[in-house]
Amino acid sequence: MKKGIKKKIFLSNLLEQIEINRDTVEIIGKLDEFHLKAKSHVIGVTGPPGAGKSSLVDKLILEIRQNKKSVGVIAIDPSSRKSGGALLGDRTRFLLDPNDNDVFVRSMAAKDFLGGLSELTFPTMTVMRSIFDYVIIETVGVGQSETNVKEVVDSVILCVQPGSGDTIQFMKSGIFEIPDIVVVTKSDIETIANLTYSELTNSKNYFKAPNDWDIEIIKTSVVKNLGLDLLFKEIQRRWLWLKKNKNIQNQRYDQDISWIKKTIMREFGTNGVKKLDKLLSYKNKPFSTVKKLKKIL
Ligand SMILES: Nc1nc2c(ncn2[C@@H]2O[C@H](COP(=O)(O)OP(=O)(O)OP(=O)(O)O)[C@@H](O)[C@H]2O)c(=O)[nH]1
Ligand SMILES: [Mg+2]
Repeated sequence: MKKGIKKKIFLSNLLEQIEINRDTVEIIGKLDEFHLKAKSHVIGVTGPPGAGKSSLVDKLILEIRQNKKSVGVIAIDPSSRKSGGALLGDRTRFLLDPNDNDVFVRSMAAKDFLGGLSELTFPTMTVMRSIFDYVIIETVGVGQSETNVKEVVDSVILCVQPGSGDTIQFMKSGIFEIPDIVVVTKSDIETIANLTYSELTNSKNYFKAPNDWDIEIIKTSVVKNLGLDLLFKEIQRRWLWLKKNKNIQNQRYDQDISWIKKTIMREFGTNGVKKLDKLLSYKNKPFSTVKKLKKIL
């Protein structure tokens, strides 16, 4: 058996173990170990249904591989949604070399946890984050999920489809507080893509990136291979920025806390979270922390 396949089977088995035995001491210990070994840049790709997210992720995977880096992908499909397009996991199998041990794709159905995310997203991301150079999480923007993806990724790419009229919708709903990079997809449809691009550029002061991060708007086309190298460069610029001034540590610390709270919320409701406010002292090891808290509550 090829080495790459072995590695993938190992990872698949591990993720399955996590799914089944996530509350056991052994798995919790392992998860906290993975958590300490974080190395990837975790990127969320979000946007309305059909905006071109999966197509963009495919191209990003190729871009990453051309740069000799490894990538793990989590594709989250809302469980309520009728399966319109093919799932990323299914499609990339045709596109990518199955013997390539540096690409790993996992699809999961979204449950009501974290609105639009699955309760396995955080643990799965944690494992992948310790293994690959990049982790990409694709989520469909249905209401809250754009906001929630921010709680598991370092950088959010928001996909906007040309001529979709989404720009105004986004402004109204406050989605512009979410992205770190904005992509106008399908820019081979030039006239309307340019229109959407200038609409977005003109409303740039609606974007609310924290600190001094400056949001770029990038036009891409997977059909004409446009803007993908630019997008990859922007992702690298973002990573340098994140590593500066401890931005990444602070962001990830907040994510851990919010994951702990949501896990407790899910099992113990608002009362649990209220009690938690007094009990929660967190430094690291989010998985053991939740286990301990569950015992006390
Ligand atoms: N012309 C053109 N079409 C594109 C481009 N990117 C994606 N599409 C098409 O847009 C449709 C949706 O693309 P997907 O990548 O599946 O979009 P998605 O956002 O992942 O969709 P969901 O996961 O179903 O929400 C498909 O028919 C694609 O072929 C592009 O750059 N140019
Ligand atoms: Mg998709």
